[in-house]
Amino acid sequence: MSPRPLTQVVLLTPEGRGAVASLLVEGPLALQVVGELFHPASRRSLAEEPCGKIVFGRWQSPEVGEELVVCRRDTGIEIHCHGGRAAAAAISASLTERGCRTVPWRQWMAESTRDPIEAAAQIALADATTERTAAILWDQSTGALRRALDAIAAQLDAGQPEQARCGVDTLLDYSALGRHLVTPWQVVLAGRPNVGKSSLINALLGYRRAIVHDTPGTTRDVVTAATAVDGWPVQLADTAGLHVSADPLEASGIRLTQNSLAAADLAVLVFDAGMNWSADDEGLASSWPEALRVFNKCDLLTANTTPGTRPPGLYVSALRGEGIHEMEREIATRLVPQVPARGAAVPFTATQVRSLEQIRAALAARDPATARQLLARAESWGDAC
Ligand SMILES: Nc1nc2c(ncn2[C@@H]2O[C@H](COP(=O)(O)OP(=O)(O)O)[C@@H](O)[C@H]2O)c(=O)[nH]1
Ligand SMILES: [Mg+2]
Repeated sequence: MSPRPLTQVVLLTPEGRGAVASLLVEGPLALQVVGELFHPASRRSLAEEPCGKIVFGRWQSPEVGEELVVCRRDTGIEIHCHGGRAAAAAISASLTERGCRTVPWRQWMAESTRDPIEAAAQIALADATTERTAAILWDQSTGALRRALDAIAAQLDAGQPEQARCGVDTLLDYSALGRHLVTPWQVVLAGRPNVGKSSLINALLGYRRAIVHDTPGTTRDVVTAATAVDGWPVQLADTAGLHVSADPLEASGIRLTQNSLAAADLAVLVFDAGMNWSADDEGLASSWPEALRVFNKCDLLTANTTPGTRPPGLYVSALRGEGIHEMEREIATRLVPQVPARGAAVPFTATQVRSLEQIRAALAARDPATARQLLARAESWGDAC
């Protein structure tokens, strides 16, 4: 086995198209290796330039090489070249030829960040799709979860298992939220044909994703679209209308709907507010009692509509946009009933949640020693985010 090279190169910007790509070279030979390949326009050697100064030049060839800027930093040397794969890959290859190790950024982050939980949060942060989820991950990347775990450990060491248990419970209150910071919540809209499910999806999205038609049975497949509801990442799913159908294609669409509803984080049942409440509606509502009930087409409500024994729900009109904001707010509240305060600790990986559940079980069994041991293993909690 060859000895592990100590000087490494990491691509800091995402792979693919972009205006600028940035690489970091760090390690004992960084200045020497970059100095050999980089030709500053000023002709002054890179070693003479102060930290933080941006130096323009060419790579490999002083006449025809890739134009780029290089900057010495405390941590290493940054190279900023043209965006896209080709330029960064060529620079990386030339550095590897001179003995540098190429490290994927996730690995680099995990190896170079002091705390594995903070490293995992930094890595997850790159996959956050909304500002709201990014802010929560940012808090974990700057130590919120670590501090909370340290406080629980201190309580156990001080012989205060009840306080420690409270701390664990508080963290676990956010486990569902934490697991959705990079994976969207699944919200499935279902209901009988023609009640306006596709129209509602389009109203929530703000553009026409799903086909709207007055012919019942238009939507057969499950149509999904990514969006954010009140800052939370959500995958909305439009489904085939639920009713008894002799058409095998429609029937298999209905089976898909049932499966999607069962797997959803939130099921939304849509009913037609302009129609009288029927036995079919009642059957559907009682099959999914936890679902959010939405009565669409409230613009068609007339003095003649008899709501009958209709259960409570939200009244909206996809056509006119009425009640859509209220519907968004209700979806958000159902998904995240308790919003963490800024800076609060939130567990965000499956490993973290599982470990906290084990700690809670140990504390419930009046076994603080096991709880403390599990907590001491928090070094490995950063994996599998
Ligand atoms: N008056 C009224 N009509 C609506 C409303 N939402 C949908 N529709 C109409 O109802 C019909 C069925 O809509 P669609 O979204 O395809 O229903 P789906 O089968 O449940 O997906 C279409 O003609 C829509 O224009 C609404 O809020 N008010
Ligand atoms: Mg439809």
